[in-house]
Amino acid sequence: MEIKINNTKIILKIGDITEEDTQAIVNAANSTLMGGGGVDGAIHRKGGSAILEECKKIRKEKYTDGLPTGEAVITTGGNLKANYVIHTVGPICSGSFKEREEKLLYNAYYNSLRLAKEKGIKSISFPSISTGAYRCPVDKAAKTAFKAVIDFIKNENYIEEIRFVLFTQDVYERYKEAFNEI
Ligand code: AR6
Repeated sequence: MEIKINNTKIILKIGDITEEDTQAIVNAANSTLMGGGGVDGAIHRKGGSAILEECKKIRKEKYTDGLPTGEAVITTGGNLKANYVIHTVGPICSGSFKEREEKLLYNAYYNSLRLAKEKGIKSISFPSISTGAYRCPVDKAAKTAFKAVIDFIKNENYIEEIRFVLFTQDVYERYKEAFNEI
């Protein structure tokens, strides 16, 4: 599914984000930036050690206590097709999604896009941040993701293509529903 807002194409698709050929892909990381399971594990496995090396440097130089939830940093894409990985940390919901979680998730999307623009990136792929291990409800998370993306497009007319790369049919369908409700 695909729509255009201003000059930005938004694409929803089913797939493995590590295969995407956008200039950047976004990692749903944790604040240690040292890797993990889910999409984080897949990105580090396929991207290789150059990504972790840069993450270690970021931890040492800028975020000695870890990357705060809702913030984003950028590294090489290593062996991936994407040139860059933007690492962000979504909220831990454990099933509950209130104002706090919504704001933090919004920030994770918005700050990733802001960083992409700063680096001259015009195409970017997102996974469904916080809806796996961090257990945010998919329907609410999807609405928040779209809200952040649409606000960004309205505020900053820069990025040409934003893909949501959803791992399963079920998550894809729920993103589609949320999108139609906007
Ligand atoms: N491509 C696209 N989406 C994927 C892929 C993939 N290769 N693999 C999984 N997903 P999660 P979170 C989907 O748990 O909830 C990690 O351990 C998955 O099906 O990866 O933000 C980190 O280190 C789900 O829909 O991220 C953190 O500790 C979505 O990606 C923690 O998990 C997000 O699931 C972050 O949890």
